[in-house]
Amino acid sequence: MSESSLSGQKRPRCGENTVPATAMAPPMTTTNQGCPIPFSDASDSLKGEHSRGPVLLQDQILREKLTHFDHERIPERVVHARGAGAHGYFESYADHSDLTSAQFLSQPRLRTPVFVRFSTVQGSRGSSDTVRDIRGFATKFYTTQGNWDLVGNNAPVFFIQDAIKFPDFVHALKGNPQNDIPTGSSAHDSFWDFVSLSPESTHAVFWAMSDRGIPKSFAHMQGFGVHTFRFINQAGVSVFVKFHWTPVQTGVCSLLWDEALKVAGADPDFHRRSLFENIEAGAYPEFELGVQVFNEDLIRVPASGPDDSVLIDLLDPTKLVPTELVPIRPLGKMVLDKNPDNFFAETEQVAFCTAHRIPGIDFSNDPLLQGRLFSYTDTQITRLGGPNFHEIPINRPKCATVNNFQRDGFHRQVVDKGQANYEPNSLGGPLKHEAPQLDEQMSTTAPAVTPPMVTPMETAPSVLTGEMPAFVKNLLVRAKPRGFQDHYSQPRLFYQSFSIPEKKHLESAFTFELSKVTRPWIVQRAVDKMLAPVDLALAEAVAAQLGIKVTPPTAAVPTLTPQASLSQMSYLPKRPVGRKIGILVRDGSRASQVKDIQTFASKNQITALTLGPKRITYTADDDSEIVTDASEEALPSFMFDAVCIPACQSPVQDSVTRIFIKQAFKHLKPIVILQDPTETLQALGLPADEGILIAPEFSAVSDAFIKALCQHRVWSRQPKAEEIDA
Ligand code: HDD
Repeated sequence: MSESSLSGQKRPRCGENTVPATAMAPPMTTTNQGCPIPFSDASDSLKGEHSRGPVLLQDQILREKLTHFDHERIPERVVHARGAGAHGYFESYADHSDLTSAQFLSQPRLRTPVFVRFSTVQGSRGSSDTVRDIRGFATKFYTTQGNWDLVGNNAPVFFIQDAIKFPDFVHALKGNPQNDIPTGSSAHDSFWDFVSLSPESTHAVFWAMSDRGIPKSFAHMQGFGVHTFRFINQAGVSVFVKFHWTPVQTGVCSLLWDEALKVAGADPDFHRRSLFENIEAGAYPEFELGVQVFNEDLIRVPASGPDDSVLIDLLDPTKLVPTELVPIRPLGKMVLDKNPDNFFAETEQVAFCTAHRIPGIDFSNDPLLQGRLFSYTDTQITRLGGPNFHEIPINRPKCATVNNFQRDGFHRQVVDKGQANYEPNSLGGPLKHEAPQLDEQMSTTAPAVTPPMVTPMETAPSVLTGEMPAFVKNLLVRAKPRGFQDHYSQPRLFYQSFSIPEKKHLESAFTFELSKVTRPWIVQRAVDKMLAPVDLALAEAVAAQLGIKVTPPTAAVPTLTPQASLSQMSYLPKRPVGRKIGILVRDGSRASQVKDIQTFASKNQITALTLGPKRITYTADDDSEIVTDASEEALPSFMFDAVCIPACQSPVQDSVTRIFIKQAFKHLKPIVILQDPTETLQALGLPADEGILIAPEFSAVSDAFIKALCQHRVWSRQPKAEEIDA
């Protein structure tokens, strides 16, 4: 039955309302078979003996509704279960055909639609956003040559070197099998047991314990393809590449640990909300995509430093190549400008796979990548209920055609036509290329056919590492290349490239996480085997706070030249776009200043919310009304990047306001005070500093305020901030 045949008019489907409900006839609900359900039948099940009798099994409306509801959930991802997604586009900066034949990189300003899903790794689907963890950064490019998935993380290195260890790593990382605790944290025995027994994990653990493990938002993270991949150009020339995403405008910024803990309680959806709200507000997250390019004969890159015999093996996913040694070549930028319409249909059902590649992009022999090529499709078969997940709208290629003889299976959507479901065939083609004599013979008798489009997909020849003597080259082995054995020079390089606050944060993170581990031998091993070889002073500082002694390492570890590109301080924001400021108001607040701050905010794509001790309307100095967006208790200062306090004749008295300001100070946030600061600062016991901007009018500090926001924090305040109780 067609929709129009029921009433003579096309009815809107449920949920398709495009005009306010009051202005249109309410949509009629139907069963899944399209049969209309009168309103009277929608909220009462069918009963015998008037309204007091038993419910009848024959009520097909009730049964269909409950059955569908009972099956609404699908298995969550075994890792990266919690995530948030966005649509957008990728725009190439130039013609990059010297590097790759991928068409989406072949012209300046060529746009390709994308869908991105950001995620945490450890926690379940309902866990909190701001836990300490690596973040996933997976991008689906809907190119004209098919879908390409770049499935990366916000760290350039991984915890293991071989996919065969992945189930062990994930078992150790996830909750205790007895009670599923924790759901969203790495502070537990089995994680530290595994990593302290696996020296190859050291580098990635340092990234997770650094500020990168608690990003401020998804828009403030770098992304990395981690593995070495290949680009191949039209001439068949292949080079190794490493992919980098950089948030050039917003910078790479993190929460402070105390903030992250508080945010997790106040708003577990902090990152998800920020992504959604910024896109709704037009403050679109932007990331630049670039590649480090390596000639294929350069399978190991010399690291720079006093010991330049250290070589970085490009097939080892626990190593990075500093961008000072091999700079990034920018390829284009991605803009995320549209929220999903439906979380389940898009963000939950999107299926990424490292094996989804297009012509011009190829894999390397990295053993971790090779295992991933299998694992992702395999996992979707369980998660999305069969092999046809590529037909779900969010996964469907947007290029002209998907054309092959794969058929049937659970949830097949396409109605394949014709008798030919095999190749070669002469009922529509293609005829088999390997049998030209047969092709010729058939072509005289069979009808002329247009063979289906075949996209050439070149595969770069495999490069052997050359490490093994020729006579063993063909042996099958279960072994790691020798170059994979250096596990400490790179975490040492990472740590030594940090600013002082970053070093301090890392030390506190290790101390916090290890203090939650209950088995003393695991704590001891983590300090001796992970921290001490990387930096003895760091190990001793952590050990002192855990009440243990360090056993100094016996083997020497090479020291490399520190690289600024590894410190977040090299990626400060260029613009304050997407930042959030709280304007603290109460009765008597100066209305003109509130307005000035709001105008400034909207000009700079900053969200400004008015907050009061209570969520009520206050009366301003000119008797106008100031409507508050929230109370200072509901949205505490750790939900904001900065605070502005317009002038007011009455002093700051409410304890909730005092805590708000003190926490903003403690968390190194800029504070604008538009009157004599005595009452605010002295009354709260806060010292003045370069991050406290005082002026009679907002215009006098607006430039300094932008600069302060682009520093992300008032770093010079850190020692004083530690003394503040809040
Ligand atoms: Fe993985 C999901 C990133 C190693 C097996 N992985 C998944 C996601 C990201 C990554 C971002 C979430 C995708 C989404 O949003 O749907 N994974 C990585 C990176 C790795 C890595 C950067 C190392 C460089 N992964 C890795 C290995 C294996 C897997 C070695 C198995 C051999 N990963 C999976 C998986 C998941 C997954 C089990 C879970 C859900 C899914 O694939 O779709 O197949």
